[in-house]
Amino acid sequence: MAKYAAPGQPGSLVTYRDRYDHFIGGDYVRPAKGEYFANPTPVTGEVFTEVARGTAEDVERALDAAHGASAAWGRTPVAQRANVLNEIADRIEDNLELLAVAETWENGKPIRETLAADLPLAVDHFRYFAGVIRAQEGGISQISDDLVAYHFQEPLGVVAQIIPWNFPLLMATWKLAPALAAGNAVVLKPAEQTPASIHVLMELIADLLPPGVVNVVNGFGVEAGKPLASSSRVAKVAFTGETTTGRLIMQYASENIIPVTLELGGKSPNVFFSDVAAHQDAFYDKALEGFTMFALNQGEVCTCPSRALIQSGIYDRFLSDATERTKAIRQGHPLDTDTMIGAQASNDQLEKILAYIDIGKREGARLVTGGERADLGGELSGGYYVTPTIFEGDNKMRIFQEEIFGPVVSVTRFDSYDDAMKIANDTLYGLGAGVWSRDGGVAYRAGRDIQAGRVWVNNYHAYPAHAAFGGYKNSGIGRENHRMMLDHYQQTKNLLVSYGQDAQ
Ligand code: TXE
Repeated sequence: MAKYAAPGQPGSLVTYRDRYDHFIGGDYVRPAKGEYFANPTPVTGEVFTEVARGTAEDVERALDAAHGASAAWGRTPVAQRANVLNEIADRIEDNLELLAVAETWENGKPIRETLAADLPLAVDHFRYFAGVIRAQEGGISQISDDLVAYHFQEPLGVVAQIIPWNFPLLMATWKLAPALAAGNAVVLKPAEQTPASIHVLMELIADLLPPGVVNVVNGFGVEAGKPLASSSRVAKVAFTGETTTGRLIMQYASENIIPVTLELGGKSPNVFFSDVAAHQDAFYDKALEGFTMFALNQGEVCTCPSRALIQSGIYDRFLSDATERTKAIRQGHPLDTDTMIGAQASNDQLEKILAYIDIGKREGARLVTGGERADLGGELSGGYYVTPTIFEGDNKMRIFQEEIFGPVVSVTRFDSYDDAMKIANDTLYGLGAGVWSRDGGVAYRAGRDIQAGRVWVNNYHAYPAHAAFGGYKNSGIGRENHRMMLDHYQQTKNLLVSYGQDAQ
């Protein structure tokens, strides 16, 4: 066991500034209205820095900077842009522990995950898009003897990116890497709950980017996010957040007839067929581990497997084993490398989760384990901790239909394959799903029949850069990761050239 020193304590890898301004045009810029808001750590509930409270004026300044930089960045040779992305990746890798501590302190997630997943995935993401942009080629077609169509992929120009608080650095990376690779300049608005780790990153990589290519405006949704997403000076809005906010983003963007990519909520089914328990072996163990994935990142994942569907034949045994496994999840100080579940990202989120636990109880679901705020004592008493919670109930219940975004799983049983598919698809969402079976045919069929953009078969919560990720139904529009993401940050220029002398 090792424990990283908390920011503010001797030996900490991270020293936060007392306050963070906006990052505009390569510099720190005070907010036009001069206002700041407090940023608490979910680990203890104490404020550790304050952050500029952005408004429309700040957004305009950031857009000025981005417009000033976008043409030159778009014309920068692809190999050079790719080099910048690779240098960013190297810089993140060289400062991995520092960034992991910053992310954990601000978001509350366990350090072992920031070290092993969030940051390495961010590094890989920049490297992946450095590679794919170099491999991208346009098209050429011979229309007739002397008429030729050329297809070029051009950057969109200046794009808006609005991100959430559940994976601050990784969500920034998912959006920045493809946008920059494709030659766009960016104005990014972090979530108001987690802006500081983005600024720690910006301080590390600022010298690698021409001023104005990436600008960060802090602030709240309506005050800073709305003017950004509604601006006629952006060519696209990329958003990750709640489905209701996604609807608003689409409305704003529709005024300017610009594209949006939306990565929204989920209520992902995790389906366990009877044969998983046919043997007490490594596969069974893996399936149990797959069940506990609902608590990963404190359940604050849009693909959280928040509904578990277990086939009747193994229901009691599987649920009992899965409950034991869930009880063994170590909750503790997020900076302790042994900790498996940390703090919820904000007090609002903590209260939302506790309210849903109450709703579950009131609508008659059976509480199997957990179901309360965890008081971890000492300095952690003011932090936002919830015990991993299992409910048993019916798919019609609100705890099966609404996104809780916490370490809460709602479990139900099914008899046949068709039942399983019916329950799995009885949701407004379609982001993620899990299927567990030793029978390749059943697993394949279920993977195809579940209406979700990502179905994990015999695994869960893996996010490689080169696998497309995105939602069906109310879970969003467009894809992230994978080289197809470049399409969302480029437009096609067709040049139709006649090489003949004759009038056509
Ligand atoms: O989301 P919002 P919140 C879900 C999850 C969570 C709930 C609420 O269920 O409990 O959403 O979280 C910015 N114009 N997800 O309130 O509001 C906001 O400032 C422009 C799922 O944090 O969608 C932040 O930067 N921008 C999710 C970002 O949108 C606006 C991740 C997300 O905040 C805006 C997070 C507006 N009118 C929450 N209003 C996922 N899919 O991963 C807000 N914002």
